[in-house]
Amino acid sequence: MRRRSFLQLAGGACASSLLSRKVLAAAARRPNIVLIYADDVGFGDLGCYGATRVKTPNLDRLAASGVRFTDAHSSSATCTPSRYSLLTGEYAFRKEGARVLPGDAPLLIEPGRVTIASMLRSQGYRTGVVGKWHLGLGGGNVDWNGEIKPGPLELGFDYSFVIPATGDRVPCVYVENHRVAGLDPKDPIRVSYKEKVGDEPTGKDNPELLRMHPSHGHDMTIVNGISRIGYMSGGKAARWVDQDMADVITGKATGFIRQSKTQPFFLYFATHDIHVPRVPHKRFAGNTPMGPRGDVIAELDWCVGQVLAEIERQNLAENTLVIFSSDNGPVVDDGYKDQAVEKLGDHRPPGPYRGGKYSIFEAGTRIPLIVNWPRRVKPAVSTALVSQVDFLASFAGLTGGKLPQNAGPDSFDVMPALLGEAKSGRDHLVEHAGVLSLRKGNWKLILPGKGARFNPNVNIELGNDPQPQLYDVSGDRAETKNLAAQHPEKVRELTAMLEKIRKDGRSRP
Ligand code: NG6
Ligand code: CA
Repeated sequence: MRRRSFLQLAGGACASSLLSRKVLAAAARRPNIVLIYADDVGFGDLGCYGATRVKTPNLDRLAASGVRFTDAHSSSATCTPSRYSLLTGEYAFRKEGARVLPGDAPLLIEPGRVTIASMLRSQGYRTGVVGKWHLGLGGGNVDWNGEIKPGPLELGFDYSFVIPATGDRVPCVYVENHRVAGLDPKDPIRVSYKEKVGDEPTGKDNPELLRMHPSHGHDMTIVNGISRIGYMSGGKAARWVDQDMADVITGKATGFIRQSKTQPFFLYFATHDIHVPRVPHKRFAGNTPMGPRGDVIAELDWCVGQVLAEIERQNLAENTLVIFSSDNGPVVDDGYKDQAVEKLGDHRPPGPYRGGKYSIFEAGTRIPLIVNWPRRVKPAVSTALVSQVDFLASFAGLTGGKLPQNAGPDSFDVMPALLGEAKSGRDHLVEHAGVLSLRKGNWKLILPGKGARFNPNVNIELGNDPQPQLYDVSGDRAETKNLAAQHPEKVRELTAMLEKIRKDGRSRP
């Protein structure tokens, strides 16, 4: 499979030794690619996007010397589907089971499917993933004490050091390549999302043991004084310490850069920040007036600064393409009482947009995107419509890879827009939360949806309505005037277009 896609990707039929020499020579001129993927960071959460109550000097510097996007999107309003699309170039709504996964879910991406990692590896890159995975591991019934596969290594990564799901889900351990890091075999791990395993206290039964209390959900096994989603026992020596997590994964990310510097590399660094539980290291705790949610934004900025500093130390800055983005829009109370609501003040996580994480309104998927590459990119602010689902085809275009016909079915090569060399990106985009919407130019159609309009736990409008909604997102960026009744022909046109995209199983030309 690898050989076949290698030949296809290189687009030729000549002898493989000649080909690999050609590929390696070309790869030598190609940029390193560092994709920093933050969690739950909203359009308005960073200094370079207007935030004032938290300082993000490293991200601001990256934006000031790069391209900062104002109409960039994650493919979905939650994590797993966005990450699925990011790596595969396929809209997550096409993928059965692409919803927020429990920590014991099997691998969602079928090994053999072209991913950014396998494509770049075929092009001579060394590939690594560090941080939040949340795409499942193993083939079902994963044994955390044995070889954990398939996982990132079976999808084209040469190295992996991952948080299996989320910080608030068990198992609370890191998995390095095929094994739980630091596991003592005499203290085996058991995990269940159905019933209690072992005899460790839970948030539900022993709230007096908690240092951070849940506001909704999150009342199962207590790890490090914080109750989680799911039950686990064992693996004590391997358990992460939340306040050290940013240091640990940033150290792995910078280590990967150091070890990879002799060949082009691709690093997918998926931070835990600013997801719940928000537990900053004491260097950051109390540094902003916004409580832990503000402090972990500052911590995230520090992580970015460390990665940039390592690239500079290795003299790689000139030819390294650094991309920063977020997997979905923002949420303030996402299940723990951490004063995020009380201390928000006039900070606006979604910026001027409506909704947030989980929502089909713009703030669900309209997220920060910064692209920087000193050799090629000039400072700019771009209004181009681009999506993370486009990274696969765009990276392929940049590095000379040709995607097989069935790969990245929704991924468009928008590299000229990403580099600030073209003013426009895609002409349409499907957004995905509980329901689907279609952006085309300034129009946005939200299909009728049966789900709840509002989620009181997280205090977010989800955007569902039994009637179609049509907005002009340029004049009415907060999506307040539903124009569906005035423009029934537009509703029909966009509904038909969305239906066709769905039926065709692909949208890439
Ligand atoms: C929700 C969790 C939330 C968060 C989210 C996934 C509850 C009540 N809420 O189900 O805290 O973990 O899933 O976030 O359990 S994501 O960024 O990974 O999509
Ligand atoms: Ca997320």
